Amino acid sequence: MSDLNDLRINPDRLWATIMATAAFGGTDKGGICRLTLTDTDRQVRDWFVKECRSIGCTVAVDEMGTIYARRPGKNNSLPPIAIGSHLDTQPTGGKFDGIAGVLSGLEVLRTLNDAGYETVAPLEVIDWTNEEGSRFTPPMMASGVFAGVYQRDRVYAIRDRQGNEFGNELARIGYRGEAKCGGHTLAAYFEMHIEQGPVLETENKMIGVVHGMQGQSWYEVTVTGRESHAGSTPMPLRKDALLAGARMIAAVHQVALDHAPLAVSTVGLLEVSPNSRNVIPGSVFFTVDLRHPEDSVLREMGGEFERAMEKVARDSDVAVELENNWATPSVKFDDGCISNVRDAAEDLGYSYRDIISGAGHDAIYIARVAPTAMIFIPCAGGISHNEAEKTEPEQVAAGANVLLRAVLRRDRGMSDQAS
Ligand code: HGY
Ligand code: MN
Ligand code: MN
Repeated sequence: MSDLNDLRINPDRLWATIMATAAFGGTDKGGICRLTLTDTDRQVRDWFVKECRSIGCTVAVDEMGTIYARRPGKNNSLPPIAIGSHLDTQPTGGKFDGIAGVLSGLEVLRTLNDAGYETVAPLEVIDWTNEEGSRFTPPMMASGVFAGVYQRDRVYAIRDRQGNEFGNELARIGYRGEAKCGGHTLAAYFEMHIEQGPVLETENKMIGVVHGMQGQSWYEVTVTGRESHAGSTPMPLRKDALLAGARMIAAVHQVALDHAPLAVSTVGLLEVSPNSRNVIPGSVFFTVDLRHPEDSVLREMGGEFERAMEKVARDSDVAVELENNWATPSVKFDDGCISNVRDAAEDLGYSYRDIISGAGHDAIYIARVAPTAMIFIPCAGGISHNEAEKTEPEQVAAGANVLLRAVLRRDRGMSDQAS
């Protein structure tokens, strides 16, 4: 049996797998549109289940559609060491967000099989349902149910903007499984992911040792004015919901600028009604995404945002309704798992730096129920949630090697437990 120190993943096989699976929902611009619980999500899931079974894994699907591919170890009474991420994408997603993490997990299993390496604990590679929260909100939905943050039946009733219910869509694609979501413990959880920001590339570092994640707070805003004729309504008599909405969106941006340099704010979704070129908009719906590494500042930002919305509504003589539909505090990962990642990067001679994640990941919630850490690799220009998202084969390989080594370091620690 190979020694842990000799093991390296097969970079060509991993890269080829990432490129091949990008066909499921692939777009003309080289990205992926694979919204959760759509037919393209089903296609990649079917592929993943078949591939994991073909390398000897047992595959379970839970009631949230999350897929667990398990490779047995010497002592299968131990809880598994898990490797996970997501295969669902944004509407104009890239080839690597989430996908690099799940497929690197598959590559870790393939590598251990090739080497005939038997771990002490079983391993599980996990594809979490609906990490993105784009079609069905909130995000990190399945990992949130797994961690007891969300309640399954309430999640089943959540509708997308077209009125489809989550639970029905899950059943429609054939992934409303039997296993209880959160019904089994994980010995540890590691997630490899592109940074989705510019730090590693700017500092020319190969690996990010991720210590935790910033807090996030999402709002839904409905502005109600009065529809009326674009030609015959004098300006002073208008209750223009879109004009008020535009002022509100500028105020959202200002909230982040007032807490520079760490705060960020985004309005990503905007709907105008009736959306007709010669009707003064009567109502507008938009979403707000506020984030900051410090929870107290994030709360302050939320207060400033709410007051700004109310003020614009008063000044514009429109009504505004705010719903803080989702929030999660900042998260600190497990010191032991962080050391596993850092030691792995050291062992392998990769340049690295400690980093906090600006993006949300399933690890946010899994950190509540299992020792957790993440591994980042650079992406070109820090661009992500964009069809041009790009990372290099050697960067993906480095992340997967650190993932492999961190998991084996964790596993070696467990052998003491098992004996
Ligand atoms: O929104 C996020 O940070 C993640 O990409 N879902
Ligand atoms: Mn992601
Ligand atoms: Mn994402």
